[in-house]
Amino acid sequence: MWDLKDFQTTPEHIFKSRRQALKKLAGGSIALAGLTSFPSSVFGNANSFYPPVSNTLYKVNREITEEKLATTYTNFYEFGSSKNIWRRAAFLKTKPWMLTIDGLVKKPVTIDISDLLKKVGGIEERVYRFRCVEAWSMTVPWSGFPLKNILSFVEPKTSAKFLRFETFFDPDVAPGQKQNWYPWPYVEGITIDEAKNDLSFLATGIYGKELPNQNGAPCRLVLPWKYGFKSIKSIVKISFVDKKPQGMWERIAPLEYGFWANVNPNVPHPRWSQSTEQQLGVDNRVPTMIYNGYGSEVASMYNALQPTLKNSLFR
Ligand SMILES: Nc1nc2c(c(=O)[nH]1)N[C@H]1C(S)=C(S)[C@@H](COP(=O)(O)O)O[C@H]1N2
Ligand SMILES: [Mo]
Repeated sequence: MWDLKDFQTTPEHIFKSRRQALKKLAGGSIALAGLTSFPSSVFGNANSFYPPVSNTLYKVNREITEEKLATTYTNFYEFGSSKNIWRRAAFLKTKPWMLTIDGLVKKPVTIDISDLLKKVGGIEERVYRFRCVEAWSMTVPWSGFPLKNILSFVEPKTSAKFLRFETFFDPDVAPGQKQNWYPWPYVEGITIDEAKNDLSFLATGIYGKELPNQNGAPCRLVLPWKYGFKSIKSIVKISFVDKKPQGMWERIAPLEYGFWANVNPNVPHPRWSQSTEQQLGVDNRVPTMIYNGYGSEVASMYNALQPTLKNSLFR
């Protein structure tokens, strides 16, 4: 499944050597003023986990999307409905940032993200494909930790069947939240089996650095086999619940944004065909893969679903 002959070979060695060069830089204190792109840890944050070590199990035969594209073409409706909200998102204060994990767990907790990173044993880097239902896609190196590490930390009760995620609510900082036809805050949900899947990732960084606000700082979900709207940004709360949570988009348009939302080239969205995709910064469209190419890791979770559910993304 990783072997997609039609795509250009991975420039991963290039990416890696850049990473290594950055690591060396991070160790010294020589003049760095001329550089525009290097880990924030260079600035002397002793608690920083950056740059992260790459987990080579998760790599992709696709070119890494240019950092500038992935960090300036973003969907973050709290800051407006255009793709160009990155300057506005900069006003969000992400330090300190408390995350509450509650509901059907033995050890509920409210914890600062940096303390959480220590508890879950730091971060790693993974390259994933990422596919929006609008039919654009990117390939980016996320850093963070497997979502399942949270489960061992809070110990879900057997009655916990789903996870419900919630984004911050602060209309003074996020003008999109003044638009009251959206049922803010942004909410998303997954099953507990999906949360235990190896691919489910809580990202705190991208391109070897802490997430810029527009990509969901300080911590966001990344589910590479699902459409991008499931990968909720700037999370303040994770609740373990017994009923299927309803996402914000599902609440507004249930026929367009269903609970499962697994990438499927054969099921068109009412407004966008899903058969091909436009990679950011790449000229030619490419065919979209079932489960975004992650079927061998995730398909077994959906075998028991009714065929209609299994084949439909939007219910
Ligand atoms: N809180 C919040 N999370 C969100 C969104 C949003 O508007 N608000 N947009 C979603 C959509 S539609 C996509 S495609 C991805 C985009 O992630 P990116 O901007 O980092 O590429 O974030 C998802 N998470
Ligand atoms: Mo999206």
